[in-house]
Amino acid sequence: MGQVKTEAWNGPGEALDVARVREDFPILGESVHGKPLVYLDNAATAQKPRSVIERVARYYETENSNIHRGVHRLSEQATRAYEDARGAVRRFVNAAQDREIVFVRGATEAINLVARCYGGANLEAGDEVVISAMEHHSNIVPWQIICQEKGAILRVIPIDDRGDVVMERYHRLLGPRTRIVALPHVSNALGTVNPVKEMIADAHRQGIPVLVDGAQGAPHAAVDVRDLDCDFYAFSSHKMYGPTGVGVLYGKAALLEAMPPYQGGGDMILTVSFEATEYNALPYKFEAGTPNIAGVIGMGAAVEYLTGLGIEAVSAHEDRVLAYAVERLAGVSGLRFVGTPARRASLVSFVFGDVHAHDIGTILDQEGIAVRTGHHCAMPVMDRFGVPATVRASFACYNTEAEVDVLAEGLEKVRRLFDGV
Ligand code: C6P
Repeated sequence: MGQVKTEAWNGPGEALDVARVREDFPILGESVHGKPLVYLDNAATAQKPRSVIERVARYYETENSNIHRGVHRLSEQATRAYEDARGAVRRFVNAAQDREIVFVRGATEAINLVARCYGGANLEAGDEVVISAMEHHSNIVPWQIICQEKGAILRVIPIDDRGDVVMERYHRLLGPRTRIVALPHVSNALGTVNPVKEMIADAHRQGIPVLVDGAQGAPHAAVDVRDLDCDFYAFSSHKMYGPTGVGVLYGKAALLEAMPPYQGGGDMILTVSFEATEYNALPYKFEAGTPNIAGVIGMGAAVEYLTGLGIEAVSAHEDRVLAYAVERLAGVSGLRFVGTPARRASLVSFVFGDVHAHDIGTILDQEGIAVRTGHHCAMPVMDRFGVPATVRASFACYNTEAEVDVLAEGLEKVRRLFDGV
């Protein structure tokens, strides 16, 4: 695990004017315990630019109304804004059609939807679902539940000591009983960027569909679902500068068409009688009930914001801050990275001597630094590396090398307070 050299995900890109970007985020002017906020918990949730905050406020102040229901002006306006956001998201991930973009509560719900509706319809006793050893719990538990229900088997691709999937084992796991593969684009606990395009092609050669958990992918690099050729791609708005409580399931139209609905209720129907119900067309078949209208509109504004910055410029900037962090933190004696993958995005995970991660997080908080500590909803990853918890610093478009220095200095304070580091 001594090796820290890691390849940039995206390579060089146009420079981002970070000082200007920071001005877009009101919260970055806040102080914590009298110190300037250093927000390095972006993988948990990213901060919101003023344009998103104002767009949500404008909806409530001037457009608030239910969608797809009224003929009145406000309803038409809200419906247009909601559907415009769908178009913005479609362009953002380069999906072929708006109806392939289903709004859900977040990545978690997107994966649950596929496990329930695709898994429920296609899994039988003895069938197999393939996931990896680096999953977030959101891409484990829904599959466990449906596998238990159907008598299917969950197969797990192992990861090596660096935190990369063992490709040869992946190939051996794919077989005639594999019904679906579900993989993270980027690991939230290790930062590993998986070779998803190659892994999708491998699965497709055997006719197996692939879901990509893009919760940590979409915020950090240009995603092209048609180029990846993934069957499903799940992501959350709040990790990409949008509101909480909203996210996206991209699915190929033919697969979504063939799946039964997820929930029943308003808007997902064409006609209802006590004898039978005719379901609505895509994507509405999967959007039962009044959705998070303000959230979706806010997500549309977040996508526009990211597009305005240029996702390539954002990626390249984050790669630079990440490379600096890897180098700077490698020089902090007693610090050990958990996960040194071949390709890494946007975060570092580490332990520091034998100080518990929560103690480190508490001391860093006193310095105004927000990091995440714990198992990061990826307990099997902690087991794999034999640690109870790690400290995770995760980066976004507004983070700077100077903030990495503040983190490194905070760790020196931890060393002073705890003997033996
Ligand atoms: N990870 C983190 O701190 P939701 O909660 O539905 O927006 O996203 C779930 C999810 C799914 N997959 C991956 C890879 C994720 O990282 C997450 C969320 C956060 O790492 C909160 S636990």
